[in-house]
Amino acid sequence: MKMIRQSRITNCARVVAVATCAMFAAHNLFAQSDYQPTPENLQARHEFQDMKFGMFIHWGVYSVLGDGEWVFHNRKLTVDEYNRLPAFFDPEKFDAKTWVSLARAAGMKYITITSRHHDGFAMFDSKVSDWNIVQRTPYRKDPLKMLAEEAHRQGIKLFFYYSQLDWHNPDYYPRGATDWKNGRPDHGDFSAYLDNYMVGQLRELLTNYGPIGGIWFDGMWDKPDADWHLAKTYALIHQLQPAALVIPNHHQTPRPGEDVQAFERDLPGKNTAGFNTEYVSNQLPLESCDTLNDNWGFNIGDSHYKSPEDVERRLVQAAGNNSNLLLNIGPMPNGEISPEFATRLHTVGEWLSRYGDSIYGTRGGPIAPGDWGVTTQKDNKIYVHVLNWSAPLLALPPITAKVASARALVDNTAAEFTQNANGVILKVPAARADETDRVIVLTMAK
Ligand code: JFZ
Repeated sequence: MKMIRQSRITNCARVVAVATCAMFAAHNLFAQSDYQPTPENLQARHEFQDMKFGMFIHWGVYSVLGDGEWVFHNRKLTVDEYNRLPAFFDPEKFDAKTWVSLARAAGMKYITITSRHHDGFAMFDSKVSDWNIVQRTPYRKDPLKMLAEEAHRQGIKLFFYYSQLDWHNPDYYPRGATDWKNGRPDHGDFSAYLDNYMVGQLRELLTNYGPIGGIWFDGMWDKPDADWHLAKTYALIHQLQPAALVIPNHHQTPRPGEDVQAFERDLPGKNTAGFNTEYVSNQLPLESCDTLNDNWGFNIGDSHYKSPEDVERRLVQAAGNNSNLLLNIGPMPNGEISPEFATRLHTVGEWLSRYGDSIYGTRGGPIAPGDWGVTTQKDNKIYVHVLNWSAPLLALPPITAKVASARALVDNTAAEFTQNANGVILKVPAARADETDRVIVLTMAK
């Protein structure tokens, strides 16, 4: 079964690999080039793929303004002006248990939260600088600590988003593509920023919060040609916690030292949002992130929510493309998650309690995704996810294994099928009114 899947992915990867080889070689210079993932790390990658569905959380002092996490930049505020903001951040309703319980109820197996975003503001207790939640806000507590403890209690893995791009620190110099005149001096020590400030904070995140899932990097695209000291940074992470995964959102071919390939707002290999490379790794776990409304950080004017069915389809598509889905919510500045997010997540979780077998622990199936739907696979089962097909018969391409039985996942009723050299023809049951995804389980003969 594994081999069936790999051949499909390897074929398309091989074509692109030739083209990207040269690029890859150049990047080695800046990455952890002799990187050999440890057995713990390989195990963590495997478990990461099994989890399939995660909760992305964008939460910071920017949430106070209810205008997304880019408000500092979008409103062209000065550093002095933005410095006023932490005084208003007092999330007295924040309750780690509520957040982690919601993730669990949604069927999510991990949480990736902004430890700091592009405003550079540390949402954790950092000794590296006082630009952090404990020292600058009336709240004075470390929510990541509470979240880490609760996640650990409830068996949810916790990952930290960390922005390499910094709109606040003067040593983030020369500044990058997102630069605006915000009052910082026209000089600074980028190496000190990376080696002392960033690495210092990463060291804190990797030592003070117990075992963490990994670090989700973002912002390198602000200065694509800079030396980001990735070799040192990645090595430190793997040295402090060998099982921690390095997940970069740089949208380029993965470099050595990176453990997961990330895709933003698109499925692997697709580039409708213009962010992603077409190269899809056949070695690394894949993760695709998306928003539940149209924003990452809390935006009070954004009521454009995806429906639970949209999310379910998105998750199925991700799984069929051998990828995880990291679905974002932006909690409010008072620490609450708005009911618009929570109710949708509960519905998805309810759906997953019935359909989860066809998602969790699976890998992309042997049949290439099509307009009709996708396949996933686990052990001797292929899950045919019929997302968009109105005819009674569905013709699938040939698969090498012999199909012993076909049954609807939802009620275990038998589905008629024929298999020959031309493929498998399935009689798909009529979709029920409430059915987002008709799943037919094909059990292979041993
Ligand atoms: C980044 C952040 O800027 C954003 O605020 C959010 O955190 C998201 C998850 O990640 O968004 C990006 C990342 C990369 C590009 C554009 C936006 N890019 O490569 O053009």
